[in-house]
Amino acid sequence: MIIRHNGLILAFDVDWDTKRSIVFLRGIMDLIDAVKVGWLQLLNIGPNGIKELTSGINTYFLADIKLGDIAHINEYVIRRLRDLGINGVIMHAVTGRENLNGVAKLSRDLGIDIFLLISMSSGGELYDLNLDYNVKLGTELGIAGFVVPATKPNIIRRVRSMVGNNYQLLSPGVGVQGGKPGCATASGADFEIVGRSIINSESPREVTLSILSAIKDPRC
Ligand code: NUP
Repeated sequence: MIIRHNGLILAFDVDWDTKRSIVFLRGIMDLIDAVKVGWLQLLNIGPNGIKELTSGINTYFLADIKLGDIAHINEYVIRRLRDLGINGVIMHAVTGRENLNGVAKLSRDLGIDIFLLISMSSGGELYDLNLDYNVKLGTELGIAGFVVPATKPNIIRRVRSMVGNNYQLLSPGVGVQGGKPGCATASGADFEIVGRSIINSESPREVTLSILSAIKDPRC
């Protein structure tokens, strides 16, 4: 579970080295509840660099690799990510029950959270046609929560109405992709996930603060 102080997760999509990454993160760590890393780190600083990040910054690290393979590969990846200091992983729902069952159990044993991607902030029409099925699948698997798009608030509301308060809803698509800050959480998400609006800004701290005030006082 991600502990909610501010309701904001940073999508840390950068190809920076570890040192620069740590300096940047230290500048806004008090404002965000988790750091989402993924392919950019894997392909640039690699697993050792990720381990340096998770050791250097005391926060919840979410790996967004949208994992979606057969069971034994999924399980290997989860174990390895846990070794690197990762606390939660985003997985594709589309691979289905057989590929997710074992990994859901393993993740509970290892104390790593799985967040199931069940709708996408752009495209993802096959997901949206099967929303109820995938939400039910996630609740039956016993995962930590779901990824729901800030660009589709009706989907956030639908998923929240289906799962109650037992699952965390993380919502990307805020800012550059069109979602208005504050409106995903106002629709029922627990966290908004924001990347480029913060990272590419001249003053990341000020932008982050303005997103936090929108989350506290949404105008949607
Ligand atoms: O449906 C999704 N949309 C999406 O943008 C699922 C995601 N995991 N993401 C991720 O959220 C995407 O990979 C990126 O890391 C982040 C959005 O970044 P930005 O548009 O705020 O820069």
